Amino acid sequence: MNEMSLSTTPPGLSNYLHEIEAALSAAVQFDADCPDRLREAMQYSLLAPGKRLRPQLVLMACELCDGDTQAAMPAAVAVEMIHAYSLVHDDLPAMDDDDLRRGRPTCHKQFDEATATLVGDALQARAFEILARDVQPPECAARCCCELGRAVGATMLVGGQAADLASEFQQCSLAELEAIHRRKTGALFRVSLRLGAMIADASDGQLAALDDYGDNLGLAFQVIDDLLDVSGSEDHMGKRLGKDAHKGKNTYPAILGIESSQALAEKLIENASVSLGIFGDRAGPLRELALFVRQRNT
Ligand code: GRG
Repeated sequence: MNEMSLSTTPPGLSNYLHEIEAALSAAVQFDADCPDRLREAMQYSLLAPGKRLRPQLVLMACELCDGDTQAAMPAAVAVEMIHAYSLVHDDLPAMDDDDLRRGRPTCHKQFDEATATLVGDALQARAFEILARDVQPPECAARCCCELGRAVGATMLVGGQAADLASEFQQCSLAELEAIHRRKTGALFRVSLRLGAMIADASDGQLAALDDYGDNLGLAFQVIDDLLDVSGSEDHMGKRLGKDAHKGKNTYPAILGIESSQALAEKLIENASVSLGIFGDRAGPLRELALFVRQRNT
């Protein structure tokens, strides 16, 4: 596996990437009290080459609602930290049991299982610390913490993961599969947009349009992820493929077939773009990001 073969930068979407990388790097510097091995493993997992889709969604939503993207950077960092923690925990032997992530050995392979568990715990705690401390005014920070907590807790991201694990080797309906992915994958996309918009003091109409975009984008992302598991390249994806069938996972290609899954992904991406109608041409970057998700091979 060649880490350099991972194309992590969405073409044309790189405006914020350098700033995001710098902010992520700063977020995992600690004073002397953080044990070296834990800090090294947190940096290894958070700073590994990823597409940074969720922090870009925060910043794009903020800019679209006329906010200051610098003010939204703590939220951008927080959502990427939650994402990185979920990947580290998902890769553990008790969950998906993977040895490769972002073109590198998974955290528990590079370090050990106890360290990987602690990395996830510490990244999650740090995400809320940064959000609560650095978003202004404090009332907005509290609302952001509440929204993020709900989106990644027992009813959404973690709940979706639990439902996904429980559904292995069980027959799911399309509606049940969609409900799992709206929680497991979609909730973090949706809340990323919401945090950026809330920091920009968006109107209810703007928030509703971004919710709609996020719901369609999140589901499309998962349908495409399922398709890539059967037809993608391990070199490009930087992770093992073909695991869904082996693990008895319910997937869109398994339920709908490949062609209908591709058509569904197209439709969801189109819906995502249409959702942004109230923003007119100013929503170009979010529409471009949706097209990147449709065409992605990483
Ligand atoms: C363990 C609490 C807990 C939750 C796990 C998100 C998740 C729930 C599991 C990750 C496993 C997985 C493959 C989910 C499908 C969608 C997904 C999140 C893919 C990875 O996201 P990308 O492609 O990753 O944005 P990069 O590496 O580019 O950041």
